[in-house]
Amino acid sequence: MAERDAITDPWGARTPYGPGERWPVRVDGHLADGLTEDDVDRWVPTAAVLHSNGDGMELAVRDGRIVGVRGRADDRVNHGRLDVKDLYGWQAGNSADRLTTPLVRRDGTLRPSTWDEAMTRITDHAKGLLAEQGPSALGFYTSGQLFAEEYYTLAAIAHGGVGTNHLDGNTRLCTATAAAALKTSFGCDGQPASYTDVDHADVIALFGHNMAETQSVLWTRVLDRLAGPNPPALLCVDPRTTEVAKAATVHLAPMPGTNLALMNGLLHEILANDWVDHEFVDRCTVGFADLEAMVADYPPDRVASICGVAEGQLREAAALLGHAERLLCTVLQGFYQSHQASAASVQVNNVVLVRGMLGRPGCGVLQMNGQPTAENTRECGADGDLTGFRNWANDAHVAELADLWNLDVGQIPHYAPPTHLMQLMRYAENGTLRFLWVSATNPAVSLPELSRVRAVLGQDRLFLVVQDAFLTETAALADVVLPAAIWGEKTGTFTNADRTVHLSDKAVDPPGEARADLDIFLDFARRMGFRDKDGAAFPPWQDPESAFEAWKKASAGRPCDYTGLSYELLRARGGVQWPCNEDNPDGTERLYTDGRFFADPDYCESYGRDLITGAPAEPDQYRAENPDGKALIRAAEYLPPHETPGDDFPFALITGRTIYHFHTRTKTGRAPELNDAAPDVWVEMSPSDAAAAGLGEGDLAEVTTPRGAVRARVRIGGIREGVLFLPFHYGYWDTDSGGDKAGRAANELTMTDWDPVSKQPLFKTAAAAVSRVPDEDTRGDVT
Ligand SMILES: Nc1nc2c(c(=O)[nH]1)N[C@H]1C(S)=C(S)[C@@H](COP(=O)(O)OP(=O)(O)OC[C@H]3O[C@@H](n4cnc5c(=O)[nH]c(N)nc54)[C@H](O)[C@@H]3O)O[C@H]1N2
Ligand SMILES: Nc1nc2c(c(=O)[nH]1)N[C@H]1C(S)=C(S)[C@@H](COP(=O)(O)OP(=O)(O)OC[C@H]3O[C@@H](n4cnc5c(=O)[nH]c(N)nc54)[C@H](O)[C@@H]3O)O[C@H]1N2
Ligand SMILES: [Mo]
Repeated sequence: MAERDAITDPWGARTPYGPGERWPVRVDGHLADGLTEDDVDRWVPTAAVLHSNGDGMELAVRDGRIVGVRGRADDRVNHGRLDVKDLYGWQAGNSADRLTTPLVRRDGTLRPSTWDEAMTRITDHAKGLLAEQGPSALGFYTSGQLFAEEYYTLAAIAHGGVGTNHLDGNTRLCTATAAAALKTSFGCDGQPASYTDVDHADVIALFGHNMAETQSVLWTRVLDRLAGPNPPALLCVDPRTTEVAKAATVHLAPMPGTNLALMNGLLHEILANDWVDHEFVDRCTVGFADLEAMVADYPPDRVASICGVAEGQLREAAALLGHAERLLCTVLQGFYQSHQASAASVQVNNVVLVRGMLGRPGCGVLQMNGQPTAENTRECGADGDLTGFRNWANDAHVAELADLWNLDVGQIPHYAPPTHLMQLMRYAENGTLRFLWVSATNPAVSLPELSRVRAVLGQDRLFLVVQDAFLTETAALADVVLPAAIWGEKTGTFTNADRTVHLSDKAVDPPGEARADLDIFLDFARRMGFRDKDGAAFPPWQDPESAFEAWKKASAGRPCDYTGLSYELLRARGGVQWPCNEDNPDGTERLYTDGRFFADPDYCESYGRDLITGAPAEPDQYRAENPDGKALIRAAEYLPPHETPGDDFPFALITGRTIYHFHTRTKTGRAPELNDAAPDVWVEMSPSDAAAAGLGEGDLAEVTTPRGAVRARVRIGGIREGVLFLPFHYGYWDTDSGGDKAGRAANELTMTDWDPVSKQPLFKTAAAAVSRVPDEDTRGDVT
């Protein structure tokens, strides 16, 4: 195991390799100061939870505490490497300010309570509202950071026990568009490609994906290919000159919010030059003619002017895609958090489809996940969709689930599409939603337009339960706070972006009275007295392994089939890719190798939605268009963003991440190395924009939009002129002072608006102004 200063050297040393070769092993690790591997009592297997990469790792335990980590050399995902956040972030679990008892609000103040008092408050409220208003008064907002067992349990409780349609995950902010794009093109969620495709690809195209900072271990895999013989060419589409852009063969820096026009332009060139695999298109897809007709309107000169990119560069990018023999595409938030998110992401699938780049080594698309366990939120149905990628609009699928749960089919709500989070917030605002249970997410920092979010969550008439490990900005607004055990303190499974399932074993006890989320959900179900048709307690499972066994049954025969997995097998083998079943006992590296899809009308997860309006398609419509269950090529016209720069707000504001922090920093802000690497918010702007505003490096600037203001130090960097970038990590909880720092959360500035198909909010579109804060005005200083 090699230690390095991962703050200054986040990607570590190169281990070059050539196409088709095995990526060499490099084992990274870090132990608390002064300790060596000899001091470690035991190593407990798990995988990384501060991004979606799913890097296999082990926790070092000494005297009942976690004291370090190291990568697993034998894990298929990372071959031993670890991300900088994983090397240091585990320290947060040992932090002195963990929640150790439940808190209940008494006389306006959160005060410690017993579990019994806290749970009784919750169940009294829930029962009262059920009697008074029915199930739709209750909602659940969960995460992409729990375990599959926990999501499956929550989905069963919300849909089967309470009978509410109001269940969503923060995956809505994250990978709802990934799911929507996959459903649209392939009839079902599930990533076609595998990380091993990096080993074979000759062109890798990253669309709105800063892999260097957000999946840094996968990026080292790319860097190692780049350092080896016959390296792949890279295409980067990002308005900023990220590390990915610097390594790229072609970097397109489009104006934010113009992705769909850009994609239509690239497809225009691919079709005009006939870089099309007609045999594949004819055999495996429907809808090609619509695409042809649509992209005819997007010639390079028009697209160049919409997107603000050079025509020649656009052609070069198209030629890279067009000449690729093994093309791997990845998509992430630069596409997902925009106004035509699904429509644009679907065009990346279309590139792959028209080029016949599917099901072979080095080919395919990863509509990336962001959070470590987002895939599970979706497959278990904790994003509101039906468990097991079932189709809420297919009565047979609902009946199947009712059978599985031994419930009356009428008890599972399916009268309308599942309620998405932004709608849940609207119901809470209007007062029809009166009970909201938030687990493992911090909406008071991560949702758009925070002044509104605080007002909605802070209402007296809304009973708010928050289940977290820390007293977050959101927990501070709650009526009841439940202290949760976190990763390392509980057992469960989770699945990364390339469908690799890992088991995470409990390594240490949680602090104080903190409990595993699974135990809390099951305790709620028992206290509510949920029963199945035969009067047995529902859900019938009681611990992680029995929950996993139940989830396996729910997944049987579905695309995300887990039936071939067990805790024992996962302990022995490390990561395994689903589907894993009798037919695929070793798991499945890539989907659709036989040109067959999960898109059959009777099997598909979704009948699709109109890409412009989001209206769900009727079953008959889908059946008529796609009777044989082929892949679907769906075209869409470009529409301008809803808020564009103008006289008062001349900049396009985008937001995103730095390598050193994870989200709202509840963990990374409590790891000294990571906190010190990026202790406070900054605004990135181009040299010419900074000069024009009279701003120099490190000056204090105020960024404003119609919704609010943020103060941030200027970082002059490689970013498109006319664009500002803010990291969204900084809420008002401050690491160093432990106190309040208002006015620095990027989401003070973002707007309440979402993609019509995936309902994912637009974190990467807003019009903003920037000005210098006079030296004498130090209010809200953020040094
Ligand atoms: N270090 C770190 N890693 C993480 C996380 C983290 O918080 N920190 N979070 C994890 C999670 S949950 C997620 S979802 C992923 C997100 O991973 P990414 O999507 O890679 O991260 P972001 O920084 O949100 O956005 C990516 C890029 O989109 C660009 N962009 C902005 N607007 C546009 C646009 O209109 N068009 C295009 N083409 N690009 C645009 C931004 O400049 C940015 O570089 O990261 C995961 N990994
Ligand atoms: N402006 C802007 N906003 C964004 C984004 C952006 O790019 N720009 N990105 C969006 C995206 S992609 C995402 S994913 C979201 C993330 O937004 P959030 O989900 O709000 O961010 P986190 O800080 O990860 O919050 C997770 C919470 O769960 C807690 N937690 C961790 N493990 C456990 C556990 O095992 N059990 C329980 N009960 N709690 C646990 C943590 O302490 C933390 O408080 O932000 C979104 N918001
Ligand atoms: Mo995310």
